[in-house]
Amino acid sequence: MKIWNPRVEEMPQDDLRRQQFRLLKTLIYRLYSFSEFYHRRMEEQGVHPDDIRSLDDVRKLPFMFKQDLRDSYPDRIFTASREELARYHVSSGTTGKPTVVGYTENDLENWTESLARAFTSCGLGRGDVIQVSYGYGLFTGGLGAHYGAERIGATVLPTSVGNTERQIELMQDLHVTAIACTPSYLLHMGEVAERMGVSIRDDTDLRAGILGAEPWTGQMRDRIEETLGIKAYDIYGTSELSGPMFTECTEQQGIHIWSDLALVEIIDPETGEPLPAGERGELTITVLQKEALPMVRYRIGDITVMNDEPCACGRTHPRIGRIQGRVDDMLIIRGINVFPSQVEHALMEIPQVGSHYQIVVDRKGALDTMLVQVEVSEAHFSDKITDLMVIKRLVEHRLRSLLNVSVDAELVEPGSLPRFEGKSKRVIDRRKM
Ligand code: DLL
Repeated sequence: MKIWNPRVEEMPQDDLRRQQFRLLKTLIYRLYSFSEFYHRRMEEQGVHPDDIRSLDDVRKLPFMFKQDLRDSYPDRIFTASREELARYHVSSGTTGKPTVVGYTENDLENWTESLARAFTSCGLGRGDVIQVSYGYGLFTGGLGAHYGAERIGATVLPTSVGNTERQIELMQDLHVTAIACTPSYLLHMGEVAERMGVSIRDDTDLRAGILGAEPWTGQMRDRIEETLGIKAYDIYGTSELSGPMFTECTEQQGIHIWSDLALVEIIDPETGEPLPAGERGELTITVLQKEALPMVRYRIGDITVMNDEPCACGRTHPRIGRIQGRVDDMLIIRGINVFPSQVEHALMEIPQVGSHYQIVVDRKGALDTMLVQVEVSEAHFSDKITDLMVIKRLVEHRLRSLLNVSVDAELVEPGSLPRFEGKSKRVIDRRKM
């Protein structure tokens, strides 16, 4: 299997770590000397660049949070002048004030390089036709994937989101082999295709999906791969790191994080202490080469595990596991911690239910309630009412035994829950409204 940049991607781990250390040291000196924000932060923490004597000394540095970007809106912590900026992206601001990310030409180059490596690691290259159905514009998904796909010599079909029927026609007519979009949008496309009488599995050349930007489980992957007849690869990134940057390789055993671009730590979200490989915690990243908006020990809020074992693909760069949730999307139901991904995990193992669901949390008096609405699969929709009752009880039983909290299940008609073109919104917490 081809490797985009073998010199870097197969570099021995010791050499990689030495390179990371050099980059970290240079970055910290630069920030201490030239950035008011970072200088102040380091002073407050009582750390000087000379204190960074090994890679582990990264732990001496202060953390950064999304709030730091909000507080310095729009560009007060940028470390490049306006003349040096080549592009802006802006987050949607659904969870608060929007954040602005700036890029120099070098930043765009590193971002593209990182996706060129990633797409190649998913087995894509010249001869592939890649349909980019992430939103183009202020969101990083569309343009990020676009330039990465062009770089590897693939042919790009820049459909962006929406106009789903036309997307399916083009997928067929232009012999699209891979699609980059959210997993929920691809599921939706599969359904729309069915209604048009098109089977993505049999009537198109699609063989790979590069899916991410929202949480999804391994069970959802299995469903997508089975129903659409493709390989579904997980792609990860956040706008503060540039955008989508990292994917699984064809081994599908975790997401490779390019060490020359990002230094990963997994920390205990409560104490901030680093956790060893294999332990679940909060992903924290230092972006090593970003010029316009360097992020040091950025606490992304996503929960995952680190794996630094060598990968069968030959790449030496460490991997993180699938994102299991966010520190802030944990629901507390009657004192019990519940992650939406656990609900998806349980549902997707029940063949009688479809792939779309919604979690509604409310409070009746002093008691939290949790309702899981899930579509019945097409094949079971016409079942007798007594059979549907059995499915409902099965769903409730599975959820209760996995979550340790009782849950009401509501089976709804296929196609009746909302569909999303970009990121899906599957949790409605009425307690917060
Ligand atoms: O979603 C960048 C992106 C675009 C990633 C296209 C992948 C593909 P933001 O809008 O800043 O950036 O949102 C970042 O989305 O912190 C995660 O919580 C979530 N997220 C992104 N990818 C995944 C994934 C883009 N593969 C936030 N699995 C992150 C789970 C994901 N969650």
